[in-house]
Amino acid sequence: MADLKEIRVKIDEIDDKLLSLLNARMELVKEVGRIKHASEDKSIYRPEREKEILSRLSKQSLESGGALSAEAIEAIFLEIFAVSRNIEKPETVAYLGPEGTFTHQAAESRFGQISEYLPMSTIASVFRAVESKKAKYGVIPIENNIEGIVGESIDLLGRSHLKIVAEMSMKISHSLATRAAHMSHIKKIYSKDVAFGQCGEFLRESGLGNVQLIPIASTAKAAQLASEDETSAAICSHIAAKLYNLPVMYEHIEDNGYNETRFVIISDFENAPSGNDKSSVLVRLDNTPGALARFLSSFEKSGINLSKIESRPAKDEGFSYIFYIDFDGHIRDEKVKKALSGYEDKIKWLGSFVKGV
Ligand code: PRE
Repeated sequence: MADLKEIRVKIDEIDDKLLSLLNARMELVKEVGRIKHASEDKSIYRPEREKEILSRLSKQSLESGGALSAEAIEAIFLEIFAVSRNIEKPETVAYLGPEGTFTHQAAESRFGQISEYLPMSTIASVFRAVESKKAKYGVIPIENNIEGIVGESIDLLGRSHLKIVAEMSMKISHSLATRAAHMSHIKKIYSKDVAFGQCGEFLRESGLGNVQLIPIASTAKAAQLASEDETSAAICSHIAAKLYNLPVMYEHIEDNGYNETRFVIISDFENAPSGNDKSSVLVRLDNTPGALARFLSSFEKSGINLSKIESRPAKDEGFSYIFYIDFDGHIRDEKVKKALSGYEDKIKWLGSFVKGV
């Protein structure tokens, strides 16, 4: 059997090759950047192209029996894309802060370590940062599988000219992070109120049922407080723990394994159709019997799958409603145009984007 030293020599050789391949890739990316700057559509972020690369590589790895899973390929290549985009043009990303929130984690998972991040205190200020061009992209939560739709995000999309350019889902997972060497040294735990509720079973089963629980405004603040005292811990995201150099003792401590949030990325450009798109619209229908049924049946007739429909109060005239609708297809697809024909003046298009990138 080869000894450790020999294996490491081989790993070094492979790393050298990887580095020179990555540098060669970045030279091509610079060229792509130059072409984009000279063209009319200057948008750097092309989610449909990234999705195409990820799908191709995952399929290739699976077929060749490679050790890398689709998730591992995604983690590595999303970081490569983020570096590429920064070489084409450094990106500033506004997100619903503060630092260390799950929205921050979602933003970093898409835009990598080297983008510039602007934590904003409200969803409205994320929109303002992108509208005023302080940031190219904004990352906001839109829906949680337990809490439902984030009404503020939908309402602001309805009023803004910004478009949804990508979506992503992230499992909301809590960690127990502490500087204590043993669980028995933990005397208090900081976190957000809701997080204590979501991790109740873990706390009871790991003997922390009687420890003092201190509710704090954000899990990032909880991580900061826990980092200052060895007898305390925080229930927080792993990004918050990383931010305050707080060691993670246990990961995935939430009781319900299905706490997932869907985030959207907003920006000032429109995606071209990719063949695998989804669109979001707001529609205000006449207050007459059957108006919604007629609208929905035109999707059925065009063979378009609806993935979501939610009503939102219109907020301007008594109790009238606006519907938020997600469906398969791009706004420029003929099929979609046909389904929406006659409704053009009742619709606000919020964006078309590659499904689940
Ligand atoms: C690249 C980078 C950013 C885009 O989001 C998509 C792909 C890549 O690294 O492959 C290159 C690129 O800019 C492009 O193909 O348009």
